[in-house]
Amino acid sequence: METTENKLTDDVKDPKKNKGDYGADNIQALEGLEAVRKRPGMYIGSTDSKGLHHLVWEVVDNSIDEHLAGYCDKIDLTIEEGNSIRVVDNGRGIPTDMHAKLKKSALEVVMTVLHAGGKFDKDTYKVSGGLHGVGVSCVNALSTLLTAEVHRSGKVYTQSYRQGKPQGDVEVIGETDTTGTIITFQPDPEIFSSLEYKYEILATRCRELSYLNKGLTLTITDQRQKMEDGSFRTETFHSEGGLKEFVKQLDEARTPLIDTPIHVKGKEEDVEVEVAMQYNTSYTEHLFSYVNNINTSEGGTHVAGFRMAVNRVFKNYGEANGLFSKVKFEISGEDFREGLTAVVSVKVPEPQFKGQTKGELGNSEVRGIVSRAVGDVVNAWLEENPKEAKKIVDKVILAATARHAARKAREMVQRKNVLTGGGLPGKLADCSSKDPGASEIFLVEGDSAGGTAKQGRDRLFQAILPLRGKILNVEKALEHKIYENEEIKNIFTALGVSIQENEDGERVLNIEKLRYHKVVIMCDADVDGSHITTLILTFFFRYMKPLIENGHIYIAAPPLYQVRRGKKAEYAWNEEQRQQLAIELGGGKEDAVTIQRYKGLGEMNAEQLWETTMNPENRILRQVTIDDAFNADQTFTMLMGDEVPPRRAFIEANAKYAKVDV
Ligand code: 0RA
Repeated sequence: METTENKLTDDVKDPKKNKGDYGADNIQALEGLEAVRKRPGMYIGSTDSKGLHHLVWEVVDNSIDEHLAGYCDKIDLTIEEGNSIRVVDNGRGIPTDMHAKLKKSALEVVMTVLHAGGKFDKDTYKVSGGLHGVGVSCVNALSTLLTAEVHRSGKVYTQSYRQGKPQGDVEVIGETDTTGTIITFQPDPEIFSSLEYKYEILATRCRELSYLNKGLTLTITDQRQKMEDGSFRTETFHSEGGLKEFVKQLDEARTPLIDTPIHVKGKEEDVEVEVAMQYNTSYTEHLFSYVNNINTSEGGTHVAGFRMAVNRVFKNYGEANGLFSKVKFEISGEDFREGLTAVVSVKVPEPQFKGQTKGELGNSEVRGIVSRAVGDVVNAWLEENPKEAKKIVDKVILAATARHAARKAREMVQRKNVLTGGGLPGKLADCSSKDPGASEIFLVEGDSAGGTAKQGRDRLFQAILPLRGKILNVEKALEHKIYENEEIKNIFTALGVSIQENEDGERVLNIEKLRYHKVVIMCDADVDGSHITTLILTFFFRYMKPLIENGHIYIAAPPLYQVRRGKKAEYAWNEEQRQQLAIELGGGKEDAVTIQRYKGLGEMNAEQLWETTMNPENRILRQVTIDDAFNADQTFTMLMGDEVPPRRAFIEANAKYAKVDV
């Protein structure tokens, strides 16, 4: 049987057909590299910065597959000067022999036929697929230039492509005594709206991959950044401890309840399960889940199986040992998860993803497999570690007690609200529009900036809620204290959202009556301001996560400088812009008379604040993603937590930024 893909390559190779002189319908029917260029979003999600970074993972995934198959222990990633990327691995190398049916080198097939990557390799199942896994040929299609170099069977082979089209046959250019693949590619500016690779994004994922694939060494080098000693910025990630080390690192700033994380490893029916978990003294759960190395932000059957096991095993243990005898109320699933940090990683041959962002595992057989694997190990652990087991159960009881207190506090606040006619907070300056879709609320740091914002706003659709100083420290506070806090009560009532418990004791945010679809955090552009932003974000992350997930949370960006010449005033958001403006306005770049540095929102008058920060025509709003909020939460935990060394390290590392505002 001739597959569509076989035909495709021929089309791609046929120069006449590549001139684009046939109809759009025709092109769409062919699932070739032209289709990838035509609808890049369908293959890599988007053509913004996210899609740009996705290209790297498409290539690295192939190298990881080599690692999983047992042939590769080193991957080197380089960001080159012009934002091109090089990925070097020491795997088997892409096969280069003639493909019998297609009559061309297998290398060319892998690079130019969609989804061809795994086809040669039926024995080892490809597990790193999942959300990625559209194949290295997509990267090829979306690059102005891609070069593949293969070290295999004693020879060095190479082939280059432009926008996916081979620039010649596969050539032998030398001899070698190693094996591996080197892919270098330059993303196509015709496709991507952003071409700049972010070191942090790539490094963070490399770190994560090193924990998920223990024994693998990943190196990242940024040739755009030179260090003081003249070398390029570089980092190496390697973990011998794998998930156990991952959990320890996640909990670095928290106080652990048990000495070493509990580690589960099992395999049933081709599904591999690995879990590491530990309890700490905090009140929140930190659970990370992966399927075939891909983060499943919406959880799924593997997470459900894990939770099922934790509930069952701890509940049985507590009951069997009479530890719950004094507890007067029901202990719920949530109570077993407070202060739990865990990483759940499964490898599934044919994963099915569902959910809004395809971040949820659907395979139902995985639930039982994970639940059994975790149940067995945790059961044995509890029997062997009675002292630590008691510590955890005591903590569970404490969590249940706190949850009851919190429920009472919440009900009190909500009932009072009903009694007083459900009135809005006195400090809120509401907008006149009653259409949530058209309305926005600014959460403003401090009463004085709040006053300016009230004068400067467009009252038709903009509401202002001033927040006094630093809102409650949600890391340290007990939950019921949070609901009793004035500022936090104000946020709940102003937004029109409330928290309810479901039958599992889980707190669920009701956002049906959300009164504004844009919630904008507006703080000073200095260290204190960003600290308060972190604090508010952490609050949203822990108590109002759906608002972030649904894209309702934004951060305002007030300018740092006003550059003035006579009556003309312009604003700058960074140093580079400031210098540029100073020159444009004819003042010369170091002309201090003309430049005003804004330290706080309060230094702007109402008109300036409207003009630069609130007016939808000019302002810069940054939409908060769940990743931002997660990072805020981590940073925050570290800054507020009990552990001093990471906090000191952070403050030292950021000292240069802090100084700017001193
Ligand atoms: C097809 C088949 C085999 C390996 C690969 C592709 C492969 C692709 C990439 C991309 C980057 N690095 C890579 N390394 C390997 C299996 C090879 C065999 O059976 O020998």
